[in-house]
Amino acid sequence: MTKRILGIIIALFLVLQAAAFAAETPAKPHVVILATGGTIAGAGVTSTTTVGYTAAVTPVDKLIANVPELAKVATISGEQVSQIASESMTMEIWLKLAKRVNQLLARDDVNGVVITHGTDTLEETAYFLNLVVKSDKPVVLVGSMRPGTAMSADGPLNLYRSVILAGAREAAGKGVFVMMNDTIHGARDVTKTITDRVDTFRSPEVGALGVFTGDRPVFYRQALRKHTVDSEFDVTGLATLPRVDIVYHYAGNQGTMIDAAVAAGAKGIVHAGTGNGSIAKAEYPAVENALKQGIIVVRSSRVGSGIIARNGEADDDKYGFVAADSLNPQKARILLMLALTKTNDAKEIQRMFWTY
Ligand code: DAS
Repeated sequence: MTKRILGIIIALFLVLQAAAFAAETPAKPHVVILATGGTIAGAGVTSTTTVGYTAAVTPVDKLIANVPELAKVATISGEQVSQIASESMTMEIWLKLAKRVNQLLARDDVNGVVITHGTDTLEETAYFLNLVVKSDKPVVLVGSMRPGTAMSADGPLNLYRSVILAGAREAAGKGVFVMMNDTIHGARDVTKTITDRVDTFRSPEVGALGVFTGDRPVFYRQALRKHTVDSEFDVTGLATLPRVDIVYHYAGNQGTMIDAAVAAGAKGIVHAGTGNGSIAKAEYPAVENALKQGIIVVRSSRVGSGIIARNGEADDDKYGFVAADSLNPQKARILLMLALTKTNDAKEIQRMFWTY
């Protein structure tokens, strides 16, 4: 009899110990990896091929299998949303991606999303999602500057850290991130600054939000401009986005590309001006023709950082221009596209450029 009771006591003790252990060790977060292509999914002929490789060839299940350490930090599932070099990113893929992210993050069993992406337009997709994701769960965009076949490839560690970040409680509510080269950037301010080096992503105006030390994300600042759940933009019912073109200014420019954008049916034009968003006298006939047709003109700058001051280098009040604040041309275009889904009023759009 005593043996039976002893056995029951030992069994009970082991069950309680296992339950206590399970309670102590937090369950691993469930992170979904949405793959779109890029160098992070690229392959070269030799281990020293860091230019002249083929982007967007490795499928998402292989990206995951190539980093077995992912399974230590999260429960992973993967989906292939597209397989492109990101210079070919389209508005259709953006809308598909945004809707899928919102669907996934609405599920209780999904803690965060990582999006693998080419570096060329990574900052654009990140900013677009920063304005349309309807969740405060982490969304992390990640790429690489070297293909997976290269010596010292940067993709695997970038992916590993992105998964940790997407599953980290302290990453919630901070907007969409870009995680590259040990650094955590906010979607609004990050940009690609160097054509061919792993330290290419910078947030020139305000700096990164944080860094990785080992397996740990460390935050030092937080984005103040509105994003995600505080954004007024919603892609749910959208099948397309209004056409907005960017025109680049340079010495001798006569406004030819403004005329071309108007002829192509642009609803908005972002002018990548010189200096503080300057527009040349010779451009004004084309600009005034665009304004007359109800096209919204946003003054940004080709300079790459700094604020475009309203009524600084142009009479914004007189012409009805919108000043881009500190958004570079490619990001100003994204905000203008979304703004045009809500209004065509320049004053209201200016408010949006001072909000996001
Ligand atoms: N062509 C580039 C792209 O897909 C490769 C990269 O990811 O850097 O954006």
